[in-house]
Amino acid sequence: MGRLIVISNRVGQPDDTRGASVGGLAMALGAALREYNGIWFGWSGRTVETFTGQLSVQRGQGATIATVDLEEQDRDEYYNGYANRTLWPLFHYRIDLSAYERSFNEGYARVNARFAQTVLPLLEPDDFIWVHDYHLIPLARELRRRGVKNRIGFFLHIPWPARRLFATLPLHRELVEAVFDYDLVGFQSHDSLSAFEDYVRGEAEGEIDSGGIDSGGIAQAFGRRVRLGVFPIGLDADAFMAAAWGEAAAAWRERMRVSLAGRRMIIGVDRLDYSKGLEERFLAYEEYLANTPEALEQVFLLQIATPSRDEVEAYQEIRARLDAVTGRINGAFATPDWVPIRYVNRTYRRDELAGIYSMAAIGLVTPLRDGMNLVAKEYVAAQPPEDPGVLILSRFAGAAEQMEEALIVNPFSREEVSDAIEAGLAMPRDERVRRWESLIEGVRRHDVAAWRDAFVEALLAAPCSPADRLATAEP
Ligand code: GDG
Repeated sequence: MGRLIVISNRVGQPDDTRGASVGGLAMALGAALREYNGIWFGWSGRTVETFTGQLSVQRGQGATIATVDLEEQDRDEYYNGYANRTLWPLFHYRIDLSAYERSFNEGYARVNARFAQTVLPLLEPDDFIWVHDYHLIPLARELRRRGVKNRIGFFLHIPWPARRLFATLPLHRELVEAVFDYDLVGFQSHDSLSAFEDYVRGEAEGEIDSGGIDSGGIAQAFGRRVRLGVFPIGLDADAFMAAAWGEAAAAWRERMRVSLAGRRMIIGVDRLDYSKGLEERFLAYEEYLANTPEALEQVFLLQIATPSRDEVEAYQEIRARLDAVTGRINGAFATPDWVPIRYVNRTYRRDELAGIYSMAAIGLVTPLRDGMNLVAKEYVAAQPPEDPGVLILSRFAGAAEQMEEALIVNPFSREEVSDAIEAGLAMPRDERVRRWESLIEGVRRHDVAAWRDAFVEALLAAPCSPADRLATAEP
């Protein structure tokens, strides 16, 4: 079998198994690259005055990491622009925040072409290529233009939006047409897959051959075919469970036990992003406090919110709003020896986080939209089997399709979330254990290795050259 070439906007540190880095992608791909003899290519995160296409290659134990520097204009138009100000909000159903600017689109096209040009000399004929996420949707098209015939798969970590929303993107057809240069396209959830299929049928005059398999079928449009599938991402579950019972976790458990002083903890852990529904969560929790006087001084919410993308204005705004809402709620409810919300804007190591999760009676995971949401799975993986906490999960996270034994809520409804907090805190131990056993079974079965193997297997079975793809497009 050829080598696996992973291409994503940023590369992770696959040798760092404890992973102090933030973001599900880095954690998931580290495990994938250790398994295969992989090369991971992406942007170094650095900018230079003039793009040179110079590769910087680092050979580690598990994988080779290759990076390239971009220009400042690339960072502004491609990364902070098209990726994070156009596609991210749109794909998370926030068209009110989406910026549609031609310069962003030009920057996106330019950087995808630069990525293709730079990675080209690394490729060998047997390699198979796995491209990740919304930053690089047109990468296969750029590689095909340069004669690359290898199998290329694409995995979207974030949701695919509903057809009518997606159609608000100028050049939406071009973006979808570029998807048809892949051999395989993977989504996190059936919800995303069906939104994409709906677009293909409704806007691209295409057809879907469902094939009757769980992992999707074949889409036909623009005179071409692409295989589609659902590949829900998971955790390195065994490693995370082990981390939850290691030394650093134990130290945090003890620290939290003292600081809990008999109170019950609700926990949220998120990148500080408007898609995560933090403001709505705080307001729902406020509603719970207002309606449940007996909870005052007995419960608190620990929200770890790691600052993210702070060069983008919408992120500065959500941060300021959260500061204000937290201050208001704490001001209204706090007593000299109790604050209702402990709001923390910093990063912890994964094993420390695991220890903190394990002490929480409730994991409150209420994104307004999320491709998957790994925090929901981490919370479950860190629970003590004999006395597990309760997961409250948004129905709009991809994870909700798999985690039916969580308390599933509509994150836009304060009352519903407030009721779920009340129900979670009152849930008897045998019901908590029953739900948790079912949840942990899913977390372990659908782990990151299963995700990787399912995607790679499907990619290796998919058509492998533009010629094949054109040939198979004929009726
Ligand atoms: C995208 C999609 C999809 C958070 N604070 C700290 C910390 N984290 C870690 C969490 C978790 C990860 O960051 C966040 O992953 P999510 O899945 O919740 O969300 P995104 O970052 O938005 O990721 C998402 C994911 O890609 C994978 O496909 O699930 O839907 O949006 O692992 O634990 N990690 C550490 N310290 C922190 O303070 N070490």
